[in-house]
Amino acid sequence: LKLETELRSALEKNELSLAYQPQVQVETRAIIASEALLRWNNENLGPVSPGQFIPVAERTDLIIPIGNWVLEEAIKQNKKWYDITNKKIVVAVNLSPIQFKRSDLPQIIKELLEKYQMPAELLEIEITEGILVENMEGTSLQLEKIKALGVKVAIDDFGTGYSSLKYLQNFNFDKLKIDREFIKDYPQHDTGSIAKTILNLAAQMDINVIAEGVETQEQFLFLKENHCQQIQGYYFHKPLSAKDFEMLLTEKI
Ligand code: G
Ligand code: G
Ligand code: MN
Ligand code: NA
Repeated sequence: LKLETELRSALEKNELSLAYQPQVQVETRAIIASEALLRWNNENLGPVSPGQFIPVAERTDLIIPIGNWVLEEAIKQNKKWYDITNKKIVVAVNLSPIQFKRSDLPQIIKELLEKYQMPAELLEIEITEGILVENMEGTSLQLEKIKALGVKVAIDDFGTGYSSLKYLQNFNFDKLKIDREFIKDYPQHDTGSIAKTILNLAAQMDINVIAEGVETQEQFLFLKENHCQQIQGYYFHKPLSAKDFEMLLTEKI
């Protein structure tokens, strides 16, 4: 209850921020994107993790104003980086299923892209498998509207849901994110067989794959050998403040 009360005023008190975790191209090791990760630092509670407050936000519909703030902040920030670097770095934004289902979402995204003059191709949304099972038809229409803007769509936490693989055929996704679950125990307690299976499946369907939670060189080399295109993980970079991410993008060595 305390959490809910504090969360209600988090936006006006400017307590929310975004961290940006770099996504790296395996072949070149170049940064090609970032995932925007929401952070909340409350004056009374201290830092609260999204794992704790997102479920509260979803239960109370606070997820809508918070989600809209995340979209606006990420779009504004990424446009700034595009202007500074002149490089096409994508920003990926996590969408709650509640946010995704709202009929005004495509219009909201469209208006934000126009407001900041951010190229649509530099925005990617991350949705989870759960969205795809609940309401195939509604989801399909919503995805078409968002893709029609030119925005990219990635499936987050791939392999951890319980949905049918049929949706991979029905929807035209730009990217699959292999969940950290299938990376973290390699090679000590995991032969990597699920990660390999996902990579083969995606290759057959011509979908790009990013592996999350890559922490070691062994994991990196394993994924490279199995033709994983992109990596996100502590092995390369932890989530960074906007300032630190900008320094990384602009540093000249
Ligand atoms: O950054 P961290 O590992 O603490 O994130 C934990 C979880 O919170 C992840 O599953 C991530 O998808 C989710 N998350 C982070 N930022 C956002 C956000 O802006 N919106 C939503 N809906 N989820 C987020
Ligand atoms: O569910 P989602 O993919 O949105 O969550 C991303 C979360 O994973 C972020 O909170 C981020 O902090 C975390 N993460 C990213 N890379 C690593 C990693 O290499 N190791 C660990 N333990 N967590 C990671
Ligand atoms: Mn994510
Ligand atoms: Na994930």
